[in-house]
Amino acid sequence: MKQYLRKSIKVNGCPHHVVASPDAMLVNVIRKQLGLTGTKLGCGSGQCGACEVIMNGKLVRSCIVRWDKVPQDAEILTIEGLGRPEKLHALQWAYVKTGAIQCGFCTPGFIMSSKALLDENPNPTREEVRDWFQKNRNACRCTGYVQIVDAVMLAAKVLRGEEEMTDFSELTRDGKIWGSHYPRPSAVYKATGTWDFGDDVALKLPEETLFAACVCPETHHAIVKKIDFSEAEKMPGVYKVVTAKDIYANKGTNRIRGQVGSKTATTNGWERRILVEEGDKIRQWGEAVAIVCADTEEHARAAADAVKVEIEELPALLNVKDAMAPGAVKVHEDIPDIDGIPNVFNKRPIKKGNDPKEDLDKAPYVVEDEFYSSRQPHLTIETDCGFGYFDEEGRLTLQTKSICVYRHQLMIARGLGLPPSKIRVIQNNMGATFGYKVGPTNEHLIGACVIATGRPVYMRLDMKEHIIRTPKRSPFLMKIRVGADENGKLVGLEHYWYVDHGPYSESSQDLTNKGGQFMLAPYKVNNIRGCGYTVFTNHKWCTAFRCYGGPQTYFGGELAIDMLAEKVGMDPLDFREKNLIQPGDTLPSGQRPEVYPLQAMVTHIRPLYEEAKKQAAALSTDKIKHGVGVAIGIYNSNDDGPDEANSHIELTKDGVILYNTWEDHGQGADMGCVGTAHEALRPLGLRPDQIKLVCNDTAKAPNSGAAAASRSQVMVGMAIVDSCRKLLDAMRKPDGTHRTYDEMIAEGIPTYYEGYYKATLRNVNGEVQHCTGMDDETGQGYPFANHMFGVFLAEVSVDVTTGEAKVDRMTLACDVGKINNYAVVEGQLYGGIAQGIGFALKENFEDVKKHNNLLACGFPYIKDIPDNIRLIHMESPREFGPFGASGTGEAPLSAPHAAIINAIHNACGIRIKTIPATPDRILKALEEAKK
Ligand code: MCN
Ligand code: FES
Ligand code: FES
Repeated sequence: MKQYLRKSIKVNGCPHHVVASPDAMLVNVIRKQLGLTGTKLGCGSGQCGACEVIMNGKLVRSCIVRWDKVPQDAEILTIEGLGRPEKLHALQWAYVKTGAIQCGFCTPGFIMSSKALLDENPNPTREEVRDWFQKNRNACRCTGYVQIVDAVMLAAKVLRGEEEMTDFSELTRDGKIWGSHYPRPSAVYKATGTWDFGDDVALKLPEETLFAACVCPETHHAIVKKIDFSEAEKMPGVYKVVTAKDIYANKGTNRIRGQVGSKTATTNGWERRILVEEGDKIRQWGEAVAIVCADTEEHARAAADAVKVEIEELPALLNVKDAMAPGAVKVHEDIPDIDGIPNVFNKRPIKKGNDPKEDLDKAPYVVEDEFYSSRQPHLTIETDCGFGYFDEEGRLTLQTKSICVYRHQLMIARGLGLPPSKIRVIQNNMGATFGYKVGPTNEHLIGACVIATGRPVYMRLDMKEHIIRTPKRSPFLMKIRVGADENGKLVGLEHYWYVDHGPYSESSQDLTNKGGQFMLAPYKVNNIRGCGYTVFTNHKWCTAFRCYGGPQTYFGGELAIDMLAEKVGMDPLDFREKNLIQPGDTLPSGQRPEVYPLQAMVTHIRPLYEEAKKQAAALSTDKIKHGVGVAIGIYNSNDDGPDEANSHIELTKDGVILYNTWEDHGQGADMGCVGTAHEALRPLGLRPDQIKLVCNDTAKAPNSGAAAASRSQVMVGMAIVDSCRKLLDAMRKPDGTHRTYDEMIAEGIPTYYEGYYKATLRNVNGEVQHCTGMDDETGQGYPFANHMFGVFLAEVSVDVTTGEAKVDRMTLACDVGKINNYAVVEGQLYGGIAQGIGFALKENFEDVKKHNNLLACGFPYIKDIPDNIRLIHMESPREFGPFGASGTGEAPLSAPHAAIINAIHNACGIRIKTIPATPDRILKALEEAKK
């Protein structure tokens, strides 16, 4: 007999008598029983702070407080008790005003934590704020923390009566919001806990909704001999155990496909099973063989544990070297190898100019080395979640964290046995993805369950499952040979890169291309030869991760450049400056970038660099060595090839409605849409709140493509501008003024307009054309219309006794074109730099048995990130970008890690060629350097 505990508590000032299981966690009592979904459930293990509330005046992580430990008559304050959208608390106001909110999933926890701090210490220093968040484990993956500290300092001033809470309209520039710090529309709701994420909406679904738990045998590679769910299906609450047989019964193929294969790949792209069936193979850890659908999460998980799966283990290939070794087992027996190398399924050569071999052979200075970039985990605080149901038109409707709703519709349709028109994909408000949702992670699984049960179905992964089962950044093994002449000018580049893509090919073609497109892209290198190989392994399937392919490539390239500078005997920044691409020079693909801002950026960085070097020399001691490093990154702002986007607009009595699928990870699609349309519609004098968004629903909005490749501000932005222009043309009267909505209706003029844009550039002859992609034999062509540029300066200290490296300051000069919203762009830059610091020093997902929680994966907390981050905006206007804008999302993660690793070398003379540069790796390198 299960027993329950009744307690009287006060929540947000109101008395409640709550009956709950003694072992229920307070977060679940608050969210599920009291319905206060402003408090979020992230890691569920005390590592992220998303669930923080104040109990009896003390900050607690409600996911680790059991109900039987909650004191009788406890007074609990949740985010809902602090303020409301129409009456914000000073902290909520300050978080909105400073741009401290991106996806907003961590925000309620941070705000409650800030409240507890200011209650205790009304006048903290920035460092005290940082210490507090570190101590209380407040984790944010989006913001890089700087604006959060700004928010607390500002709120503290308000609470001390030193500052007024002003209206956000004062942040406009005389009514203009383009180019301002105006807050994103969703921020107020995120700050008040009223912004429903997937797990919040799930609690409000119909009663008959089932919870789906996957059965994933713990193996990297094995044959499934038998799946026995006879006991599981008899367990309490179980409605159905779904297997591949149910998918076949619906005439599904049980396969889903990512990127349409290229003619150079030996796979057609259909490797991915929805559910692995008996007789087939599990090819990575976390692959599902069955899904239990039950009335509650507890019942579903208990029954999933009871499913017996008999497997025959196979050798696991966990890196490219093992996978390519002669005689290695095949991950897919039916997919031919390339060039006789086991498990290689695609190759992407690059041939620019002449073969550099001879020049490199006789060059006085040559660096030839190998570099390995790690399997970076995305580590979003919100775990993967989503639900499905049949809508009023009988469409299988999937509400998930999709960042490409149309693509997902197509990717899963055949596998599930439905035409795409019978699938509707809607993006839930989401707590960030950083790209992991470019492929379906749960859409196909939830879809299979909804079809098999006919009921609404919800699936949420806990943090361990989330980390283990979602895809990761592809590690690159890079072999680079680069040389310079006696004057320090680059003479040529040879490079080979091997891309570990796990067992699925999806998205791997564009990723592999990046190695060729961006290796030494900031520099003039006329002669290049090389090839990228994409390799199947049994490690995690890989996918987009912010700037995908870029950080890997710049890790190798920017280290090689530093090493070459050293050989030539030049300062690393001087050497870079000497070799920068200058107007007229081409990128590795042979195309010209649309602007050439690097020289000006280096000039800006120069005095800061010189100053930093002096400081490093002055600060270094025998124990703590200080160093300075630089790196340069360029990355694209549209999808590789002929990219296009749609966005529609409708004039209404109250303003306008935009229809598009600019998915919002948390980067600020809402602000992107509103800022762009507001500027394009300036003649109408609309207030921002008169621009409504109907976005990210395949049944309601046209296809704008994925929110990936930092493409949306440019691509969707241009489509928005096109739709606005068409609307304004229709509204314009002969005297130049504009018709009202009523006048348009009275005159029978349409009020709905379709905007469209196709990526456009100037070719090497200066002619306007669309992007073409690259030639399969040479890697030459016009893949990208717009680019982003970053010059990174890292100041690092290394404790040579412990091997601990710390980033003391980062500086980024960045050119993202004209800026739509400064608060958003700065947030993107801080957040990307923070992920670069994690990539350089801490983050990893090599060992699934170890790297399966935030701490073990090396999540960067606030004290890992310096408060001192300087951003320098260089805004070269783009000819083909809305009001001169390029993209921004991925620029800050292109090369910060390389600058940090170069700074470690500058500090203590060691080159870390495999990241992360953990203390043990640094100590080992120091030891070796002594030999
Ligand atoms: N922006 C601007 N001015 C510019 C360029 C961009 O104000 N000149 C703004 C845009 O309005 C938008 C944001 O910056 O709000 C990013 O725009 P853009 O670079 O076009 O990128 P996307 O909207 O296509 O977003 C995707 C990009 C990618 S590819 C990943 S991955 C990523 C990222 O953005 N994932 C993120 N940033 C993220 N930020 C958060 N918080 N969470 C993620 O998952
Ligand atoms: Fe409670 Fe992460 S600390 S959800
Ligand atoms: Fe902090 Fe997204 S805003 S995790």
